[in-house]
Amino acid sequence: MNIELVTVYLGIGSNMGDRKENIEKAIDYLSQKLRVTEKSSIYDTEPVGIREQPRFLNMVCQVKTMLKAADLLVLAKAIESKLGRMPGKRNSPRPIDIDILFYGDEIINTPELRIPHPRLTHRAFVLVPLAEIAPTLVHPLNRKSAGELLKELKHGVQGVLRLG
Ligand code: PH2
Ligand code: MG
Ligand code: MG
Repeated sequence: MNIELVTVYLGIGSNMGDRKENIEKAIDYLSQKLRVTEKSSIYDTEPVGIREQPRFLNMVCQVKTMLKAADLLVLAKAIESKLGRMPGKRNSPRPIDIDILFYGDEIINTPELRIPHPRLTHRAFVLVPLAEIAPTLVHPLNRKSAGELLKELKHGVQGVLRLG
């Protein structure tokens, strides 16, 4: 039998309702379908992009899965909708957002999915938790590690506060 587990990094965020509970439920749902192997701390973060919206909680987890990237996206969307996210409203407050940051070292560019996540290299709310659990993980396009990308952030890590 040929079992191929791919190591994947997911970015999870919430800025609606009970944010911590939403993140915990999302991880529970994920655990039912794949193996969650690492979890970062949870960070309270300033909204990036549209600034007039509630603050987020963000974290990153490492998972191992046999799911193809497209099927993992279907799973992520299904969990988002179970937790009450309305589709279509891009960039509005959401109970949960699950983004595929890296899928092994694959580069994917389809209308539905771009991997590595195109905005992760300049987002402190992704790089801080990512570098916490995988500082040496190398970005397959720019060949820089998560730790290096974090150090190179133009505006630093202000607005990203570790909880607890
Ligand atoms: N997600 C966005 C846009 N802005 N800002 C923070 N702090 N955290 C997020 O998860 C986030 C965001 C789009 O998905
Ligand atoms: Mg997102
Ligand atoms: Mg998303």
